[in-house]
Amino acid sequence: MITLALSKGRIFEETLPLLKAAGIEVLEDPETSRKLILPTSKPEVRVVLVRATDVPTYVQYGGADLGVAGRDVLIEHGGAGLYQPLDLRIARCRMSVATRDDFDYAAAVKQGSRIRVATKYTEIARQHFADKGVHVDLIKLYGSMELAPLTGLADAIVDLVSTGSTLKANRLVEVEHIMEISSRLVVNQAALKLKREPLRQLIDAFASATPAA
Ligand code: PRT
Ligand code: MG
Repeated sequence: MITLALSKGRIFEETLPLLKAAGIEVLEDPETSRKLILPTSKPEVRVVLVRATDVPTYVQYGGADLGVAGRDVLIEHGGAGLYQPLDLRIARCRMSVATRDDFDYAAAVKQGSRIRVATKYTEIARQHFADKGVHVDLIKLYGSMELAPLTGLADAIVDLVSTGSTLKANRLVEVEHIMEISSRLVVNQAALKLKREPLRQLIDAFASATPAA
């Protein structure tokens, strides 16, 4: 049996065409079914539904043989025990620094002031500001980052941006681009040895279905 870990929502939706190209159809819709283990048209392949941030953990400890996770999630996880053979180029967005439109970020950086930054992505934020030599106090949040600058909790946030409409609706502006984000295929290193042939076939099928850079 091959177990693939996916999260509901954009990653599940955008992985479906890749599975289809590999000749695999998921037989139930996670939006209507309450099942967490979904059968596929290939009896030897099943999909397990987990939180996006739990995908690397499931694959690392062998709860799943492989999975699909955002670059953001993988950096925060650290990537231990994971083989990352493929950038699938799905669920694309960017990681950015954003502030209120009346906060002068450039001046704060230039003056060397300590900046309060709220984020769910503390590892990415820590590395980014350390590389720039900017002093920050990081405040860990688990959601609704956009609220932090509006309530005075923080001067800035580090968050994912795709269309920019969430920032705009909250009168926030992107002041720095940190990195491009897309989702990758991650594989358990032990499974790659024990189930070499079926996993190789699946990885190759995903690779052929992934658009070139
Ligand atoms: O939602 P939940 O708390 O269950 O988990 P999650 O947010 O980790 O999962 P999910 O499914 O929302 O995101 C999974 C992955 O999709 C992330 O790890 C990213 O790699 C990728 N991705 C791509 C995004 C976005 N685009 C995105 N726009 N993840 C989140 N967003 C959010 C962003 O945080 C912000 O709140 O959408 C909002 C901004 O969108 P725009 O279009 O208004 O700019
Ligand atoms: Mg989300």
